[in-house]
This record gives sequence, structure tokens and C-alpha cells, in this order.
Amino acid sequence: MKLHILLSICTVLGILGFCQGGNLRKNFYREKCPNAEQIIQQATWNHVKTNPTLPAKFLRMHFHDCFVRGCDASVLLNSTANSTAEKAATPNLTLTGFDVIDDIKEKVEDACPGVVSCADVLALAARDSVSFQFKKSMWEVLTGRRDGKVSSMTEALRNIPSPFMNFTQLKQNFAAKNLTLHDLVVLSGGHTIGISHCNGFGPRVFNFTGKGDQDPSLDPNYAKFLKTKCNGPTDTKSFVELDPNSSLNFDTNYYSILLQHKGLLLSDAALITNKGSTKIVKELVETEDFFTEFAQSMKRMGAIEVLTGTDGEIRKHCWAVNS
Ligand code: HEM
Ligand SMILES: *[C@@H]1O[C@H](CO)[C@@H](O)[C@H](O)[C@H]1NC(C)=O
Ligand SMILES: *[C@@H]1O[C@H](CO)[C@@H](O)[C@H](O)[C@H]1NC(C)=O
Ligand SMILES: *[C@@H]1O[C@H](CO)[C@@H](O)[C@H](O)[C@H]1NC(C)=O
Ligand SMILES: *[C@@H]1O[C@H](CO)[C@@H](O)[C@H](O)[C@H]1NC(C)=O
Ligand SMILES: *[C@@H]1O[C@H](CO)[C@@H](O)[C@H](O)[C@H]1NC(C)=O
Ligand SMILES: *[C@@H]1O[C@H](CO)[C@@H](O)[C@H](O)[C@H]1NC(C)=O
Ligand SMILES: CC(=O)N[C@H]1CO[C@H](CO)[C@@H](O)[C@@H]1O
Repeated sequence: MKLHILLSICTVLGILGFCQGGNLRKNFYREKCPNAEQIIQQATWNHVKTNPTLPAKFLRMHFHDCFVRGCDASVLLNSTANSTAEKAATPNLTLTGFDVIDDIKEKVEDACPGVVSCADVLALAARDSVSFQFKKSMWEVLTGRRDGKVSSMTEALRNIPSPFMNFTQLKQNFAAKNLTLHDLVVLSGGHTIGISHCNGFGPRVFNFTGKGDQDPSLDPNYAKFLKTKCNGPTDTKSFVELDPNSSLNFDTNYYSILLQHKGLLLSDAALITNKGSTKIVKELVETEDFFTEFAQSMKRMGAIEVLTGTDGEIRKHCWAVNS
């Protein structure tokens, strides 16, 4: 009965473009590939077991994917003769783990060829890799995303926030994706894991205003430590933990660090330059709040401009559009 009503509503609204998979769903592959989510979780956990830095790689990759043309796996495409892919953009150069995504996708393809999109594989792998530490899923991932056919370096440079942005710029960058100030503060919590290369924060510690000075808002002892880790402000090879001493642990230490003026990137430190966002930072120090809020914001980020229904395609290989 309920289904009947739903179908009728969809028949009417379908004309208007609703109900045609216009939205993501819970367990979208239930019928066509019932084990998809299980396979992805298993494969992801197997990789994380031997590579504890993967959660950070996948979480950031998913974020970059969603901020450029929506979550459509465009971040996974390789450059072609015609187009320079997102992968080639400076902020993306340090993304790694593409080969692991390819491996996970292969396992899903073996079970159900041509059914599960790379965009969903990435969204699930990001969730599952971070969740490994907890042995349970830390947020719900709705599925039904389809894969885009375009990946552009210039679009990546335009859309992905720079680590040198101030509060106003960050807020605008997120607003352009319909994400709120609250989302900005919560999702920046992704920096509770992973690393940054020195060029992402180097000027803050070596040459803040071009006079060989330091950012006065940064804890001086922490700045001193950072100087010992980097060969100058533009060092692209050395790196440090984003969340010092806790970079493999998905926790709320990032927010505690911010309040101690040890936010590594200018964009991290920016979160305590505004009254409203500082208030949110203080609330998020509570672990339970953070996990709940992060789950909600990830859901919103994971839905940015997604392709659904018959838009896009289901890529065979995540690095190339189908020929
Ligand atoms: C708010 C604006 C943001 C800026 C400016 C920013 C910038 C950066 C930069 C510069 C790095 C260092 C990359 C490197 O040198 O290898 C980084 C790393 C990272 N970012 Fe962000 N990010 C932002 C938001 C986010 C969001 C929303 C997430 C996910 C929810 C995220 C997740 C990560 C992770 C996990 C890493 C560590 C990557 C690794 O260990 O390889 N970031 N980010
Ligand atoms: C795609 O690009 C990655 C680097 O991003 C490279 O390792 C891989 O070999 C490329 N794959 C193909 C099929 O060209
Ligand atoms: C690349 O460019 C050529 C010539 O402009 C065009 O025929 C071809 O369809 C393009 N390929 C892709 C994948 O966009
Ligand atoms: C943020 O940066 C922009 C662009 O450089 C600048 O116009 C603006 O004044 C800055 N805002 C604050 C609050 O510093
Ligand atoms: C933001 O919301 C507006 C209004 O609903 C919509 O037109 C726009 O496409 C959305 N932008 C993104 C990036 O989702
Ligand atoms: C600091 O910045 C100034 C001005 O941009 C530049 O001339 C100088 O070489 C920089 N110093 C270092 C150590 O990079
Ligand atoms: C990280 O741990 C080391 C050794 O315990 C300590 O000296 C250092 O101050 C810690 N770093 C931060 C930023 O708290
Ligand atoms: C940090 C880094 O390696 N930057 C490089 C990013 O890519 C551009 C263009 O491909 C290079 O010019 C940068 O040196």
C-alpha cells in the first residue's frame, strides 16, 4: 500500500524530475549488489590494517572530490591528452591512495560489474577507513552517486580552499557549497588525522609578513618546533602532523590544539578568530558532540551536487571515463 502510493507520487512527480533517483538513498545497491558495502568495508579495513595513514588520505580525497563538480569521483580521473585533471592541481599533488581505491573498486567490480560508482566507493572507503579504529561505522553514507566525465585542474584550484585563507574566505568557500559556518568548523575537524607538508604553513613560521617573522597568533614554542622540521617556508618534501601527537587518532584533540594556539594551518587558526566559530570549537571539544556533528556534516558534504539517476555513468575503472 505504502509502496503503491509512493509509486503514484513518483509517476506524477517523475515528470518534474523528482523520484528519478534525484536523491541519494540508504543502501542504494541493496538489489543490484547486495554485498557492495560489505565488500568495500572489508577491502578498506584490510588496507588500513597495514597502512594507518590511509584514513587521512581517503577523507581528504573525498572532501576534494565533493568540492569540485560535486562528489562524482572526478578527483580520481587521470589527465588525458585533452584535459589536465584535478590530480594535477597543486593542492591535489599530495593526495595519495588512488591505487588503493582502484583495488577496492576492482573487488566490487568482480562481484557486480558495472553497478557501483567510483564516487560511492570513495565516499564509503572514506567512512570505513576512518571507522576502522572504532570497529563500527562512524557516519551514515547514503549511496546512488554516479560518476562524472570531467576532471579539471583549473576548477580544482578555484574550488578547493587554500590553507592561507582567513575566516571570511573560508566561510565564503563553504557557503559556495551550501555548507554553513557550523559545517566549516566541524569538517575542519578532519584535520584530527593526517599530515601537512611544510609549504602549507611554512610562511607562518618563517616569513609571515615577508620580514623573516613569525605569525604572532601561533604558539611560539610550537613554531620553534615546526622550524626544526622544515627546510624553509616553501619546503614541499618535509611534513608534520596536523594534530600533533595524535595524527592517527580520530578524536577531538584537534579542537583542544586550536584553543592552545597550535592550529597548524592559517585556515585552522582562523577558526578561533571569530566569536561564533570559537564558540563552536569550544563545544566540539566534547567527543560525543563531535562525532554526532561530524556525521551530520559529512552527510551534507557527501551530497554536494551529486549526479544521480541517469546522469553521468558508472565508471569501469576509476582513473578513466568509460570509452
Ligand atoms: C577548511 C578548509 C580546508 C583547508 C584549507 C585544508 C587544507 C589542507 C592542507 C593544506 C592539507 C595538507 C596537505 C599536504 O600538505 O599533504 C590538508 C590535509 C588534510 N585535510 Fe584538509 N583542508 C580543509 C578542510 C578539510 C576537510 C573539510 C576535510 C575532511 C573532512 C579535510 C581533511 C584533511 C585530511 C584528512 C588531511 C590529511 C591528509 C594526509 O594525511 O595526507 N580537510 N588539508
Ligand atoms: C593514473 O594516474 C596515477 C597517478 O595519479 C598513475 O599512478 C597511474 O598509473 C595512472 N593510471 C593509468 C592507467 O594511466
Ligand atoms: C579530445 O579532443 C578531441 C579533439 O578535440 C575530441 O575529438 C575528443 O572527443 C576529445 N576526447 C575527450 C575524451 O574529451
Ligand atoms: C581576508 O582576506 C581577504 C582577501 O585577502 C581580505 O580582503 C579581507 O580583509 C580579509 N579578512 C579579514 C577578516 O582579515
Ligand atoms: C545551493 O543551493 C541552491 C539553492 O537550493 C542551489 O541552486 C545550488 O545549486 C546549491 N549549490 C550547491 C553547490 O549545492
Ligand atoms: C621572505 O619574504 C620576502 C618577501 O617576499 C622575500 O624577499 C624573502 O626572500 C623571504 N625569506 C625567506 C627566508 O624565504
Ligand atoms: C608532543 O609530544 C612530545 C613528547 O611527548 C612533546 O614534547 C610535545 O610538546 C608534544 N607536542 C605538542 C604540540 O603538544
Ligand atoms: C607543491 C608542488 O609540488 N607544487 C607543484 C604543483 O604543480 C605545479 C604545476 O604542475 C608545479 O609547478 C608546482 O611546483
